[in-house]
Amino acid sequence: MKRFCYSLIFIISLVFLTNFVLAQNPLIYEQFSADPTARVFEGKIYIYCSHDIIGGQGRGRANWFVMEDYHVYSSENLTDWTDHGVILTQTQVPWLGRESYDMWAPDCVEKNGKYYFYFPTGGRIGVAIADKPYGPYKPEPQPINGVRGIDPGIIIDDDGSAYLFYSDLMCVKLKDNMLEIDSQPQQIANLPRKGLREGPFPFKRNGIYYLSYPHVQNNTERLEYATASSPMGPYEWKGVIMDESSSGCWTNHHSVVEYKGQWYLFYHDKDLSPNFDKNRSIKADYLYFNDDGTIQKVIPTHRGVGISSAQKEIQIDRYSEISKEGASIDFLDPNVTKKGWKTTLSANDSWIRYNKVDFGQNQKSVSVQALSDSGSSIEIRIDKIDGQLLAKVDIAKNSDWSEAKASISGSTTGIHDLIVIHKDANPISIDWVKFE
Ligand code: FUB
Repeated sequence: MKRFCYSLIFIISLVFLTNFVLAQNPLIYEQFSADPTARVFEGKIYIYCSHDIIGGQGRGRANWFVMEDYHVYSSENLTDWTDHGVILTQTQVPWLGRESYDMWAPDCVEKNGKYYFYFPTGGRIGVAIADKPYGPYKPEPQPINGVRGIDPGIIIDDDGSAYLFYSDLMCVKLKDNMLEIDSQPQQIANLPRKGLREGPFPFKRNGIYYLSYPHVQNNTERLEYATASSPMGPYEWKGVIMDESSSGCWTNHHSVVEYKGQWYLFYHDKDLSPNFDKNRSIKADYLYFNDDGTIQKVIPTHRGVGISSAQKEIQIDRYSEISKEGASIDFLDPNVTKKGWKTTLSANDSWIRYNKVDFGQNQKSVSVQALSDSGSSIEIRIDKIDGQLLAKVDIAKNSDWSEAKASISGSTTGIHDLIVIHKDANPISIDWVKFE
């Protein structure tokens, strides 16, 4: 019967499986998402994350972290993400025995063709197992004995030994079955204690063991890392990967992953919930190593990672660069933040740059979803402010959003930065730009 229930939930999830195109930060708009652990399985990148909901009225504690289930997302290009739906809910966990609404930061690793999904809830860490990265996952009857804490992060070493990190840099070796501990949990030494609570993420590169973790040095969590020559240390503090967020989001849970030769940092912030930092959204940015193995600091961007197709709606408000004067970004609808943002250009020659757009073969026309009370005009160029002019688009006077279209002059193929420049004194708001 239980088996039937897991299959039913999985099939229902598949029905809701959605494909949406978001090349930018945050990665997911449809719902809140947090605590991303990115893993590469079967040639794709998968994100196992937690799912913030608004609490209160019988669903967890009001004004706090409230999470009842997990989704998994996958992508082959870091631009088009598929939501595989719910892979585990709190009511499926046999040992939980209550609705705790604390399904916090998870992780997932593969061993011998099985996928082990580690999740914290009720102060314990459970494991659910599947044959595929996207499930269906079946939770084990009991949590991991001897472990109490949150935020599992697992590393499987080259010799097959697995280590579970959790909470405030606790670490324990796992048995071959990935379900039981094979040593006494111990706290990693020589690293900060004060301001340390959660979210350790272990990984290995070029024979160096990295342990990255959130740490409150001043007001909110920043991401730091340490390195060692063996998985359980001793670790040496190395530096900061990401500073405290300027948004004031207290948590920042992260993971580091290499995909197709490029390293990425996945993390979260409160982009879709500016006034409440317990409704978070996952993000990704490029991460670079120096020759000596140290990590360059990652500056969070709106643009994020991946290449955008010219033929899909390009959300230029997720820009890579913006003019200092006369350009601003606001929600399209502050009451429905998941609708996203708009760019307003209000000064002559103000501009916005959106990098890595794939123009494919020649595009014939450009459409701009815009709004201008008094009518306005923009130029569409590539690569530089004074780069090749593709089109001049006149936006008719309109108090509502409308689509303006113009022909492309000249030819453009391949990947370029898109530049939109305001060529008028009358303000204009832009939702998206698309080529045909
Ligand atoms: O998402 C709930 C908790 O907040 C996570 O477990 C922590 O890492 C922090 O992001």
